[in-house]
Amino acid sequence: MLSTQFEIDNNMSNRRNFIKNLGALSLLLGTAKLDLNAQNSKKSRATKVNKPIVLSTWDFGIEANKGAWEVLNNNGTALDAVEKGVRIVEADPNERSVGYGGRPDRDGIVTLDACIMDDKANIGSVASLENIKHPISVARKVMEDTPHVMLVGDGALQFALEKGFKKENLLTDISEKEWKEWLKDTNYKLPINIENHDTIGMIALDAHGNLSGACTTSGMAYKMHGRVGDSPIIGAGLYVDNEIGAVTATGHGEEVIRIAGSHLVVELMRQGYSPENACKEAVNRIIKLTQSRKKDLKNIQVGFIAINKQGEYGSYCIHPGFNFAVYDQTGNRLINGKSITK
Ligand code: SD4
Repeated sequence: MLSTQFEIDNNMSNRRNFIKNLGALSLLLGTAKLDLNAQNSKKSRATKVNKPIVLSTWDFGIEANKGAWEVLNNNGTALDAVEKGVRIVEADPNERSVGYGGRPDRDGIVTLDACIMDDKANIGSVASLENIKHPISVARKVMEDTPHVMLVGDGALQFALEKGFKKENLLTDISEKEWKEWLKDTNYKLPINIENHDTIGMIALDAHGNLSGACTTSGMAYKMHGRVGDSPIIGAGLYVDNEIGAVTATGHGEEVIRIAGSHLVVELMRQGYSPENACKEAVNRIIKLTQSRKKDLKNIQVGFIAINKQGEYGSYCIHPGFNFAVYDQTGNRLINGKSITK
């Protein structure tokens, strides 16, 4: 029987749909297989969890890890460990990018950003906080003693003073001197420089198998007054999901915020990526966006460190030069982060 044009069209479109559906099905099966592989590899790794373990950014992470390890090795919580660890760097005037002794903004004012997150998704954060040496502990108080998750500027200071923190001058002589020289040379222009800031981000898995993280910084040196980076922003500078893993970031905060970096890395680990590959994928996304926005990649550095529920860890950054410290049963050591550019 001769088919009508409608039947022919209909048959063809059915065939096209069938092929399309077949494609969708095989894609679906492929994804399911991928997920299954991820699940299987998760299962096979689950037996030997590497805990406790603590990771932190940059070489000052070695000292910070020692403080955290005292807590972890005594059966303490990851939350207490990360707070104790980063406080060591906050208090050190020789670390010029965190807490006391940190480089000021372009008006000569030291403003601090910090956040903390525990295994139950409790979060606390302060931004643009002045004159308080330990912003991480203020962030923890925000988390524990307020119905809010973030306080900024004067409000954060007022809260800190109410909680008994002491007001101190955080601008050391050397930071003041350098800032004055910078003013002379640059005439108040914002710096474009990848080497003028380092944040301490710390993530830990405790002996109970729980994760927490902390992140604290004086931010980009000579930034605009009031500028806030990624470090106090949950999901950008830090994220913890106690079912999956914990991640923290360092480097150009603007770029980390743009991709909700730490949250992205956690979600990639949820999909089955290893910590290292999850960090690499996030870094590549920053690179792609930098290129599509026609910005110069050479002025941008970002590094992520990540740990999963099994105590496996990894890191990736854009340019060489980033390192991080790891402390577990095999000791405390500094590791160079792998980079996209060589
Ligand atoms: C910021 N991410 O304020 C911080 C600075 C930093 O390594 O981490 N530098 O953007």
